[in-house]
Amino acid sequence: MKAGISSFCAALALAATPLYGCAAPQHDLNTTSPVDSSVPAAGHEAGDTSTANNTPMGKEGPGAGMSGTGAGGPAAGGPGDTSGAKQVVVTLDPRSGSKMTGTATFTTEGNKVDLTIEVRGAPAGVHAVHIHEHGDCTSSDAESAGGHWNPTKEAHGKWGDSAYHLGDIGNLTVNADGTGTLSMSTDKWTIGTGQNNDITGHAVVIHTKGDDFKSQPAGAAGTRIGCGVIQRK
Ligand SMILES: [Cu+2]
Repeated sequence: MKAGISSFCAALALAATPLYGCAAPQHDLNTTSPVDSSVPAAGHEAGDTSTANNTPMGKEGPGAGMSGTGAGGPAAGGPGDTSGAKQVVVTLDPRSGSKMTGTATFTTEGNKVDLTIEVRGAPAGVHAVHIHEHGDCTSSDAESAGGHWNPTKEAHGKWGDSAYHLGDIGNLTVNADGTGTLSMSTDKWTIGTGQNNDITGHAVVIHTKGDDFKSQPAGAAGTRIGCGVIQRK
């Protein structure tokens, strides 16, 4: 850009144009680039409407365009950043010969995690729901998910009682049409933090029976009819 202006002025000098037309812009060349962008205008005002001088001036066009690119840079980095909220949608798949399907959606809300479970095609009645230790639903009976997720090493129980596992979600009631929902919110879980209470890497399990909240270590809830791994996409 500067070389272009120099050759532009040199061309003016060679063309025996009055030198003051170039003197001022040449001083400007040693200063900042915003002043630089005014140079072509100054050159233009010098009255050179003739011939080859238009060519170097044309080269200034891309220079002006670059300042536009600079303004675009920060804008590109600004949007697209989320508020920090995290969500994991777990797909629940049928196990042990059941026909149930569904989702378990975990979402951070402030310092809490909200959970909503929705199932379809499940047997009517009460079904225990737990977070189990292993994020592995590969076996046909979901036994691959292991026992209850219990990072605090407590006895099994009812959520909110004196002792319970962090995976002791509770019971889900399924209607006659096979649908059911369960919602809860807690500050005892985190998502993707890598901390002791991080729910990711474990599995949501639905059982054929309800949880009695007493029997150890898992509430006598029977076989596992649904399973989904809690993993961030
Ligand atoms: Cu369970």
